Amino acid sequence: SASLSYLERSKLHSNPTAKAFLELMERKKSNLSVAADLNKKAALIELADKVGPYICLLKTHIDVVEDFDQDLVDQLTALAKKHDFMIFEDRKFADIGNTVKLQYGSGIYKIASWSDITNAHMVPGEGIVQGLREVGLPLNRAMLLLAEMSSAGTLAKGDYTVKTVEVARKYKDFVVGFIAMERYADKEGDDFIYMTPGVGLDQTSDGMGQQWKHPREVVYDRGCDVIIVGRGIYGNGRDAAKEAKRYQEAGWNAYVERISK
Ligand code: UP6
Repeated sequence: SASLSYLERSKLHSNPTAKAFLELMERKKSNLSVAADLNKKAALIELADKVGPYICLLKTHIDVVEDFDQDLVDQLTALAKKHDFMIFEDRKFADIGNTVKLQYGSGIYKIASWSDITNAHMVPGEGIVQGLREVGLPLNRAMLLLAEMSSAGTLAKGDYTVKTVEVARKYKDFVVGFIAMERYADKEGDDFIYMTPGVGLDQTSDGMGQQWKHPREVVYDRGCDVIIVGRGIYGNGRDAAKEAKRYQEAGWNAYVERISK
């Protein structure tokens, strides 16, 4: 499916969130997700509004926001409507099924009530997917599994990655893709969405394990679908709207080049 357009893939997809997401990417000509890792509500809203026109997906870490309240969620979902993007709470669930069910649906954040997509580690085994699916499926949500990570020394590799993909195939109605560093070989009927963090145009590492790759390497060479960019867009006092446009173009050009190969 690396050679098919997002639009063609959206027509074939059975999960409603994945379908809408692929359609949105094509409509907006964006495969850029901004990792909005800011710890003040006002700053997060301002960033989402600035980069909104250029992104397909806003990735949040809602638990880093010091002044979180329901109004933040209302404003983010309003911005998602205004600018036509989806929301991905990068919660990286990692507990047993029963616990993640509670963490996903309740608590202060009630993630399932507003986040189109979330994700989880496979460390606990497939019960984690069963738990999240029980909450998310009736709400038409979708999730990604972390099959690999961008950071130096990650243990998510080899057999762990292979087993993660097997679980994803088993729960295809809810698991629509991966956090991954490359696209894996498709089996009959696969159409996973590959989202890749660790993307930057100007720097290659942050001195704390993060490793940044060029969007073209991620989308063209490695066949991934969505580039996730945080500090490359707003770090070091950068002009977020300007940088978002730059990354949108880099990501989209690499995709166009890929499907016309
Ligand atoms: N992220 C990674 N690597 C992973 C998984 N997730 O960096 O393997 C997330 C981080 C952060 C974002 O939690 O929110 O992607 C990357 O931000 P950056 O571009 O500022 O490094």
